[in-house]
Amino acid sequence: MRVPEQLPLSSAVTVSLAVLGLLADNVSARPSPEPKASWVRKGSGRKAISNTLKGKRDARISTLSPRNETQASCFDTSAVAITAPKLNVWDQLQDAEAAGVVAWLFAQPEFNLTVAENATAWDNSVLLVEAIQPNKTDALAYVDNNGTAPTRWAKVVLDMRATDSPYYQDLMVGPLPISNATATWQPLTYPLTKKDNDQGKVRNLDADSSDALYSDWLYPISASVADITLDLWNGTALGLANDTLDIWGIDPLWQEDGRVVRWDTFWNLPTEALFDAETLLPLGLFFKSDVTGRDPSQWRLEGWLYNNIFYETTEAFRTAYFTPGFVKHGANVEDASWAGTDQQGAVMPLDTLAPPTSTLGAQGTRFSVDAAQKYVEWMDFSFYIGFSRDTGISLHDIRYKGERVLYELALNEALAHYAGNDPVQAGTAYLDSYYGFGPYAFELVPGYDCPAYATYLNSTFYVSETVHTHVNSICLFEYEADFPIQRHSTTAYVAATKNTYFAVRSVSTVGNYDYMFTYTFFLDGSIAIEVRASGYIQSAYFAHNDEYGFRIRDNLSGSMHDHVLNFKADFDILGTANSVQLMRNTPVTTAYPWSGNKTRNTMKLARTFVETEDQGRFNWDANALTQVLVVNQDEKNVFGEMRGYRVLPYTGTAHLTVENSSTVVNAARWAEYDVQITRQKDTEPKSAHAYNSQDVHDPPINFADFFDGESLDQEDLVVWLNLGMHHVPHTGDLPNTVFTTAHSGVQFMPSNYFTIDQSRNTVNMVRLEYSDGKTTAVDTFGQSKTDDICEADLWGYTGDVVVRKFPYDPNDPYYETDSIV
Ligand SMILES: *[C@@H]1O[C@H](CO)[C@@H](O)[C@H](O)[C@H]1NC(C)=O
Ligand SMILES: *[C@@H]1O[C@H](CO)[C@@H](O)[C@H](O)[C@H]1NC(C)=O
Ligand SMILES: *[C@@H]1O[C@H](CO)[C@@H](O)[C@H](O)[C@H]1NC(C)=O
Ligand SMILES: *[C@@H]1O[C@H](CO)[C@@H](O)[C@H](O)[C@H]1NC(C)=O
Ligand SMILES: *[C@@H]1O[C@H](CO)[C@@H](O)[C@H](O)[C@H]1NC(C)=O
Ligand SMILES: *[C@@H]1O[C@H](CO)[C@@H](O)[C@H](O)[C@H]1NC(C)=O
Ligand SMILES: *[C@@H]1O[C@H](CO)[C@@H](O)[C@H](O)[C@H]1NC(C)=O
Ligand SMILES: *[C@@H]1O[C@H](CO)[C@@H](O)[C@H](O)[C@H]1NC(C)=O
Ligand SMILES: *[C@@H]1O[C@H](CO)[C@@H](O)[C@H](O)[C@H]1NC(C)=O
Ligand SMILES: *[C@@H]1O[C@H](CO)[C@@H](O)[C@H](O)[C@H]1NC(C)=O
Ligand SMILES: *[C@@H]1O[C@H](CO)[C@@H](O)[C@H](O)[C@H]1NC(C)=O
Ligand SMILES: *[C@@H]1O[C@H](CO)[C@@H](O)[C@H](O)[C@H]1NC(C)=O
Ligand SMILES: [Cu+2]
Repeated sequence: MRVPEQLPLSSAVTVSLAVLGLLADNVSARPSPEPKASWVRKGSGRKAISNTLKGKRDARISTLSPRNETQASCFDTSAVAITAPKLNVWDQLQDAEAAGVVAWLFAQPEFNLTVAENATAWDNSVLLVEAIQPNKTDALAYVDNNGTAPTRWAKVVLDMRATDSPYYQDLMVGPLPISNATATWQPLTYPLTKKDNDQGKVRNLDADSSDALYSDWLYPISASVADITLDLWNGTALGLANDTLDIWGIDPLWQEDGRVVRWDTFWNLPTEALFDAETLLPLGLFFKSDVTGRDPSQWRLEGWLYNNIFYETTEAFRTAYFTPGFVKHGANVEDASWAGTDQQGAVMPLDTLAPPTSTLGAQGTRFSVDAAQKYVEWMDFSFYIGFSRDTGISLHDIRYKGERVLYELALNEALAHYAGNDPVQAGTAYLDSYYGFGPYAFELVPGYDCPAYATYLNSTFYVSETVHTHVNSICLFEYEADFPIQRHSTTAYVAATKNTYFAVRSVSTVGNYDYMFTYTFFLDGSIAIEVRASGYIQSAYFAHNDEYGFRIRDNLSGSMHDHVLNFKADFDILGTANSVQLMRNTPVTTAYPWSGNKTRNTMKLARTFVETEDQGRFNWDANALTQVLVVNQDEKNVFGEMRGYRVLPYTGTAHLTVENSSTVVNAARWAEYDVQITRQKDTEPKSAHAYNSQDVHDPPINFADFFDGESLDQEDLVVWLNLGMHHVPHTGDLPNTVFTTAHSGVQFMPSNYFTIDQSRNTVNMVRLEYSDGKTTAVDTFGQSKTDDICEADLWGYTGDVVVRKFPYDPNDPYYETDSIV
């Protein structure tokens, strides 16, 4: 995308680390509110976020007035304040820590850094300064064994572009807080599988993508066919204010035989001022460029594609174009009737009445938060929240009844792998941590993204010597499901238990898509991860694309793609020594002492363990026959069964359809299976690296290299789980994909972990006794029912009314409820 490398940043949302550096003890300084989506990473094809809204927003009429600040809020949404038992060792850097690191980096002559504000494509700059997660052994020594808090280190990414061979450099800098006397830097190589001689360097294929690529390459090429673009679409893409076309293409770039090759295509710019519909407006003309190296004069235009015909030169394309009989197809043009997301169409019956809404209980929130440490307690659960540029929120030290169940639960990478008849769709496979989930985890909309009464936390990310705060970008709330977690009824009683759950949520808008991540905790001790996608699809030009998508407009194809999102689940079931048991429902033909000499067709359980990493990569079984159980073989319950947690799909999941993808090659081996189990290692903290797309054959982290046959028998294990969807957008994805269909989830549920269901612990249950058409007892377990008129009358439970039909006795109904047992 045509995006300036460094944008002017709104002073309202940033803390200048240079200023803070002078006030190094001011650790409590906080950025002010009013976030704006102003920062964009320089990128290649990804539809990046524009920092300016073209056109007039004010013309739109608001139907809601701003709240009168002096009126009381409807809710006291603040969670109960508590003090975390330990420091959050997974938290982001304090402002002063980051400022110290930045100041120190600028003082090291070997980095030859230029401040971001003044850096060109040929200067070195600082891309990232954030906390390195402590190694697990160090964290556990502190969290479990009263050791000292682990030494803090900063991860630094430098963008080394003052060279013909630009590269990203990952550094480990510290210890923190930084001081001239003790500060050191070293290449951050231990998390990488590509160790060799690279020293934490990853080549940068995008060094010129925001500057020379457009000014010296794409616009001049576009200018050379301006007569054709005007004729086809009445528009040009020249880098001028009156452009009505845009140009961008594949991500990752083709990396073959030592060459770097791009395919780009033309897109119409949206005509409506507000709506972000460009990814719905492909125009069907593609061109290929060899952009190896940093000298645009050495780059080569290698051909054009239109209507599935390839032309090797501009001349050949031009000649064909102006030859009578040349077939021209139509354009995709935005208008609000199909590409805008505002309400349209007939209003549905009664839809103008206010819909039902969930509210807090009468006494307010029922969970506790240490906002400074991002520590949360709800019912018998507790956990810490972390946040990173690459992957947004993460959860740490998740405990239930004081025992750790998961050391870490975190998104590691997300892939959107497209396919198509044209080279741009065929060549697109976004590895979204390149753009980052952290920078795009914007403020949530209360009452829409999360209940209005939710508790909100902020998150911060580093960019260009500043730290931005996304205000209210993480929400925490309890919610009552629309079904009870338990019920049973008989002729004499009915019992039911409220299914109240707790959720942590954030939404990241990475380009055209909005990913919603929800971690949910339930009264039975189970935990779920769910991801949903909305926003604008990236669509394809319709011509010749019918094997790769539905036709969704005259000139538009929904472009088939797989979403695969990799989560790290580092289980610790009653300690770190764990195993994975597979328990399969197996059909059998078998004879029994009691079956005569006949066999019976039936089923039984077959149990095996995943012995080594060689068996550690597999898919969910057909017909859900195999249970995947993370157990501790040395921790049995009173009945001799291994205590553990079962891992299973919650809603559908997906792994990548494409085998041995030509586009991502070795950069997304993590996407190949549903479930992948490795031995936990400090040197394998993440399944992917944000710059894997820059070297797809030899990426900094090749997940397949984690699998080296190690034993998984009572070891510290990590279960890597893929969520995802095989997305073939249809007309219902216009104007936006809806969260109700694009979703995927997995859950972890106790398996013989306790001797009974833990939801029995809640007092928010009822048991009604009744006879002869009257409720005779209502047990609410000490919970007083309010006089709220909306509360159901539990004394009105009657059971079945019976009217005798033979002999017919209409005037003497009586009460009698049957039950089977
Ligand atoms: C979030 O940031 C805003 C603006 O700086 C601040 O007023 C608010 O207290 C912060 N919220 C939390 C939970 O720290
Ligand atoms: C806001 O509400 C207060 C209290 O109800 C009222 O006195 C005041 O006039 C209101 N202000 C505005 C601008 O409506
Ligand atoms: C950028 O360069 C200008 C001109 O040399 C200088 O005045 C300014 O201080 C520089 N910006 C920063 C943040 O150093
Ligand atoms: C330092 O970077 C500048 C560009 O910012 C470059 O011109 C210069 O050659 C670099 N110096 C060294 C020693 O690499
Ligand atoms: C984590 O462990 C690795 C391997 O032992 C070591 O190289 C690295 O410095 C440690 N990282 C931190 C943050 O302590
Ligand atoms: C840690 O310290 C607490 C409080 O002093 C103590 O109760 C606990 O037993 C200690 N734990 C370990 C593992 O030493
Ligand atoms: C650290 O060293 C740098 C470069 O030599 C110097 O500018 C800075 O003042 C020093 N900081 C302290 C606190 O001594
Ligand atoms: C072509 O574009 C120009 C300016 O963008 C506009 O004035 C003109 O009406 C357009 N012509 C057609 C046929 O749409
Ligand atoms: C676009 O702007 C350029 C430069 O101002 C001008 O030469 C050109 O005629 C304009 N094109 C249209 C279609 O208005
Ligand atoms: C599709 O292209 C045709 C020309 O082939 C054009 O007439 C039509 O308006 C376009 N359809 C849409 C919905 O833009
Ligand atoms: C089962 O088969 C054996 C050998 O054919 C026979 O001796 C026995 O009587 C049979 N038992 C029954 C219960 O039919
Ligand atoms: C994957 O592709 C590489 C390179 O083309 C080839 O060597 C390898 O055999 C392929 N592997 C599979 C499993 O298809
Ligand atoms: Cu999709």
